[in-house]
Amino acid sequence: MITISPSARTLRSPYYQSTVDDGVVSFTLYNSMFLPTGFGDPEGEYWRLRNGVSMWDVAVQREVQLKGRDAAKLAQILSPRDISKMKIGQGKYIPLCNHLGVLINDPVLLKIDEDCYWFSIADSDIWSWARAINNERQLEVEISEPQVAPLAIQGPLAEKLVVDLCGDWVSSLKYFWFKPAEIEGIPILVARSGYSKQGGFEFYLLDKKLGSKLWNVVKEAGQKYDIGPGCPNLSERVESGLLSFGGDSDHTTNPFEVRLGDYVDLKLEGDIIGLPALKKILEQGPKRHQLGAIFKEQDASSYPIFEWMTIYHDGEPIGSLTNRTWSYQLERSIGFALVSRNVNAGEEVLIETEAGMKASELVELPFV
Ligand code: THG
Repeated sequence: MITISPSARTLRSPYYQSTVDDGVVSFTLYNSMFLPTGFGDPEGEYWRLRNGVSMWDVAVQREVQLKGRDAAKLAQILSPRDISKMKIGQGKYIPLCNHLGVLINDPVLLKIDEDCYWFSIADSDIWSWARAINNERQLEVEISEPQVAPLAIQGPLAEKLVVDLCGDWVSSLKYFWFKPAEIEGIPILVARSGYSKQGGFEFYLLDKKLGSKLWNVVKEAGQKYDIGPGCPNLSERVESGLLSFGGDSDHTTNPFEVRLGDYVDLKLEGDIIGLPALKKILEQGPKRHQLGAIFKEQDASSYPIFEWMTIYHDGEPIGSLTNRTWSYQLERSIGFALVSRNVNAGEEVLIETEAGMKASELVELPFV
């Protein structure tokens, strides 16, 4: 059997043992940590997320903490989205860009205190980036990783379960907002957020030793809603049009190309990395846009891909398919197409797959 060798570089989540006990069958690596990708019943996991409630080990959404007098200033320098009006207890989905306007992460930002922010990051090293910029700008911010591990509770029944666990007050939490709470002595932050469009919450566990305990408490309370283990669900997130940074983007992708233009505040002034480049990109017109691709053949492969697949239109390469999955809604194989602006929804293309050229139709995202 081929396995991944143990190493202190390869982190296990505080929920790792619980996911193993509950039948995890596969992992991916994300932020150098194991992320469950399946529990052996892909279709069941999909429908549980769509119709019920599922619990996910998303400790890989690690936190970059900015703390100190200049924390707010540094956070704003790092993102072209206006964060100046954020309140303590508020979160926001924000792009981070480099000096060329290239997307380098798309975290959820949490304002913990006036002088403390967390970037709940996607899969790239933002600690090094934030430390470099902090030093270059001679700011007073300490950058660290707090001992935090998110657990997501997602699906239409998530709210009922989280009310049972925390109380009625969670129903008035607005999207991305969070509050501290305690469940059976376990300290957490409760946020209304999560990487699906089915609604739900994330518990940010504040004591990593209590991972199994939190997992079990949620699992027990969730029995009456038939909760089960799940994970960020490829089919659901592609149907819903959620971006996977690093999968659907590369070292040249800017926010406008991947539908994050609404999260760039062009009116911002001052020192903001990437904003001058982003303005120039907009003036010149972004070259690519992100659409959906639906394979025409009912039996085209829906197996996930290791590499982007070239897309052709009128015999010319016009972009790439960046992911692929089965859509239980459309009953077709689907994926995201990052393609030239000259080609639009409604047009037919050919995708170079492992089984040869396959016809697909381009559509607007989200699929569903
Ligand atoms: N939760 C937390 N941290 C995260 C993720 C998360 N870090 C990594 C990764 N996910 C970051 N990426 C996303 C992508 C999309 C969303 C959240 C994080 C998301 N988007 C909604 C949408 O696109 O419709 C809402 C955006 C909005 O309205 O502002 O939720 O999931 N803690």
